[in-house]
Amino acid sequence: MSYNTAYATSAGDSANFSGPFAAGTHENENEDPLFNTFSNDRDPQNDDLSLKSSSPAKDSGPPDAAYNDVDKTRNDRGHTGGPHSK
Ligand SMILES: [Ca+2]
Ligand SMILES: [Ca+2]
Repeated sequence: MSYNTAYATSAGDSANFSGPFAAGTHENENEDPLFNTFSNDRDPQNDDLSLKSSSPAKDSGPPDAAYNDVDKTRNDRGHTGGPHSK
């Protein structure tokens, strides 16, 4: 498990990345991904989970060009990154 971001999970920021896959190893990080709009109100309809331009998840996924985003930049972490993202 690598190139993941955890932030403010119900188990705590670092609880889901432990042992050999702890934050700081395997490119796993605990940091705010800086979504454009997110409210923790159990309503996904009022959220926009695309990444702000200043997001640390931008261009920080696997560096192999095979995983590049559709805009040909390095893979963004999360659902908006990768060659098959929309
Ligand atoms: Ca919400
Ligand atoms: Ca990118």
